[in-house]
Amino acid sequence: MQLFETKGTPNARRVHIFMAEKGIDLPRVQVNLRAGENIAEPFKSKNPIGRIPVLELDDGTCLSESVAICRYLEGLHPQPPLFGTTAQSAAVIEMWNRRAEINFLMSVAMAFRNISGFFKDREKISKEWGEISQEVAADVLPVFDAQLGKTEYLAGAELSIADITLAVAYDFANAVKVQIPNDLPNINRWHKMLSERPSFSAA
Ligand SMILES: N[C@@H](CCC(=O)N[C@@H](CS)C(=O)NCC(=O)O)C(=O)O
Repeated sequence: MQLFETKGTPNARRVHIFMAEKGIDLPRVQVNLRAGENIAEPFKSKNPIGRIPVLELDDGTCLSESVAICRYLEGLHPQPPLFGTTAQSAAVIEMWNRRAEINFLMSVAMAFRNISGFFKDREKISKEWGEISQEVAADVLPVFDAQLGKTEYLAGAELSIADITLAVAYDFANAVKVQIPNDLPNINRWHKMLSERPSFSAA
C-alpha cells in the first residue's frame, strides 16, 4: 500500500494528520503538481480526476478523495475512532465535516486557485471569483465559532475528521489571505488546542 501525495497541500495534510492520530505510517510517493505530474500518466490512471492524495492498495485498487482514504484507514485501524462510534455521533461528525469541506474548505481552495493562478496552465481562472470566495470563506467562520462555543471539538467531546478538515482549511485560509474576523474566541481556543497536538504541528 502506498500514498501518492504532495507534501504541504491541504488535502495531503488532512490524510497526514489522520494517519498520525492513529499511529499509521505508509510509504509515500511525492507527486509534483507544479510540473503537472498529476494530470499526466501514469498518475492519471490512478485518479482520472487528476488530484492528490491517492492511496494505492496492494491489489492495485486506487482510492482518491481524502475522506474516502481516511474512511478506509479507519476500517483497518478503528482506534482512536475519528468517524464516530454510534449512529448519532457518526451522523453529527459527517454533518460538520461536510459543512467544513463544502462551506469553508472549497471557498478557501477557490480563493487560492483563482487569486494565485497556481493552476492557470490547466484551468480558467477569475480573480473576481477568487475575491468573492475569500469573502464567502470569512463569512461562514462565525458558524463554526458558535458551534465551538458549545462543544470542545467541532462535532462533540472528541476529536474527529471534522476537526481535521476545518483546521487544515483554516491554516490554508491564513496562507491565502482570507480576512479572518477578529472576534472568533472559540475558534482561537480550539485552534490553539489542536496546534499543540503533535499530529497537527508535524503535518
Ligand atoms: N476532493 C479532493 C480534493 C483533492 C485536491 O483538490 N487536491 C489538490 C491538492 S490539495 C490537487 O491535487 N490539486 C492539483 C490540481 O488541481 O491540478 C480530496 O478530498 O482529496
